[in-house]
Order: sequence, then structure tokens, then C-alpha cells
Amino acid sequence: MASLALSYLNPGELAAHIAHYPGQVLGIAGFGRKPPAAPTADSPLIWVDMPVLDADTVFEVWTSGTPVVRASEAGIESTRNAEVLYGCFEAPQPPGESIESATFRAYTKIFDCLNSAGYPHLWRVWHYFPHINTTENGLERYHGFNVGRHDAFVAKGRMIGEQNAPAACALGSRSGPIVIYFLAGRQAGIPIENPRQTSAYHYPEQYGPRSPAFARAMLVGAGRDQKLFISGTASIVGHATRHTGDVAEQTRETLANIRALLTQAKSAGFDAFTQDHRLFLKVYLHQPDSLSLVRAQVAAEFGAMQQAVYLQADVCRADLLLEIEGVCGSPNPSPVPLKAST
Ligand code: 3EB
Repeated sequence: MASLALSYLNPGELAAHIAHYPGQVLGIAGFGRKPPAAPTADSPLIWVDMPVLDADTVFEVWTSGTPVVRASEAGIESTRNAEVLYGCFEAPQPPGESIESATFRAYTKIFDCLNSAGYPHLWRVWHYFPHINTTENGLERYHGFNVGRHDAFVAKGRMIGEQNAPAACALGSRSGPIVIYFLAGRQAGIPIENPRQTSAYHYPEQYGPRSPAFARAMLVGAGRDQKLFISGTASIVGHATRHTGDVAEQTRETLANIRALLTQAKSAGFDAFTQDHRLFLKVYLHQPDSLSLVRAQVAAEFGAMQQAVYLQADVCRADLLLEIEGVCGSPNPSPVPLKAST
């Protein structure tokens, strides 16, 4: 996307970034055990209670190449430029309400927001909520989340499958509400599936009564401004978890899945290894003491093109020791000339 770039920043870098791109920050997600001091009132800011493994706080910052317009509707904080809309909100799950119902309400709100704003194509969604592997009302909370998400797609006339599923991830936070942020476009992206894996929306029932509504990756934009969103990726082949209990082998399998997605995206017209493209990764580890091992494997696989942040989280299947998400593209929001030269 011409008008979309990602940075992972520490608090000092965030202040400098905001000063450098006034009016162009689409949104900020802060990760850490403590709510970060709000660096600006000008951009949507959301916080996820999740330990960062090699720092106190990390900010994921989405920046536009052009000025953004801000809105707040039905509790969703959003910003938009000509092509992309960023939104974030906290979906509470009040005592007595199931996660299915809270998720259904949340997704209904997202689709209403996108439809009315005119950015109907959901590209990428991040979800964080506590106790993701805990059983509640007889259903694991991640499975309940999948029921609510699925039912909202159906209720809003978005059939789940290749044309409608966004790239996504869902991770267990330490506390708090369901935190959701997303990117949506005026134009549809190209969904990418992984030939090594069963599409998640075709998972058999053993993984829950409704299958997860997400695509393995989503390719958006054109030319040098393409971006590839890689969903949460783990040690799954077909639909089965591989290498239970072995973090090194799970990492190797996960990296093979990411490689497979880059190859698939290449056949769909994406070239990850040209221009100034970088691979931004968020690596979620179940066990913090696996940090140095996993970090070495990730660096060996992608070398200087990758930049990764390491977080501690519960993954959507209790037998997965890690999950990696990625964004591949140019690190800079394309500067748009303010005036034609005369
Ligand atoms: C989601 O939105 C994505 O089933 O292969 C993360 C990592 C997720 C792996 C998988 C699912 C998987 O539900 C969650």
C-alpha cells in the first residue's frame, strides 16, 4: 500500500516517529504488562496486557503516507486515508455473557463500521483476550470465539471462504477485555492459502464447532507498495499440530510454513526479496526461556531482512509453543509530494 507502513518502536522512538509524521499515524497498539503512558491524543491507541520478552513496552505503529482522517463511531476508534481504514476497540465480556456472544457483537460492529465507512474489505485483524485455552460453559474460549466470529460473518452476509476471510491472529493476553484492531481497504486484497496446511475455514470439527474464519495471508496494494499480511502461523501441517513439546522443531516447522506462504504470494504477484522490503515479525512464545533459541532460528532463516518483537502469550492451541505473524513490505510510508514541482 502506498499509504501504509509498519514500525515496531520503543517509547522514545515512538515520540520521534509521531513528531516526524504529524497527522499521519493511523493507529498504535502498545504491548507490555503496564498500560503505556499515552504518547498522543491524536491517534487511536490500544493496549494489550502481554509481556514483552526483551523490553518493557513495544509499540506497533501503522503510518499513512498521507494525512489521515479520524472518526469514532459506536465505540470503534478509526482513522482512514484514501485507501485504508484502521480501527481499534475493546470488546468487554460482562459477567454472564459468553465469549461467543461478546465476539459476535464485536464482529457485527466491525462489519457495520466497514460497510458504512465504505472500506468493506477486511484485510487483517488482531485479537487478544485472556484465558484463551480455558474451558468456559463447556467450550474452550478460543473455540467459543470462533463460534461468535463465524456467526457474525454469516449474519452479515459474508460467506466464509477464499473471498471473505481476512488474515488474522488470536492470542491469549494476561488480563483485560477482548482487544481487537484491524485494517480494511476500499479494494479487496488477494487471500493466500498454504499448500502445506488445511485452510483454517475447512478445519474438521475436532478444533471446535465452528471453524476459524481467517486466511493464511493477505496480499494488498500494487507495485512497490504491496504488503503481505501473514496470519498467525504455527507448527501445523494439514490440520494437525506437529512436534508437541519440542520448541526448536515447532519453530522450524513454523518458519517452513512462512516460507511456503511467501512462495505462494510470489505466484500471486508478490516479490518479497526485491526493493527495500523487510519482514516484520511478531513472535509469540509460550515459554519465555525459549527466547534465545527461537531468536537464533528466526535470524538464521531470514537474516537482515527481518525485524522481530518477542512476546509471551498463550497460543490458540495449548500444544503450540509458539506462533509467528508477519508483515512483508516497504518499511516507509511512501512520501506523497505536497505540491507538484513547478
Ligand atoms: C485466528 O484468527 C488465528 O489454526 O493454524 C493462530 C495460529 C491461529 C495458528 C492455526 C490459528 C492457527 O483464529 C489463530
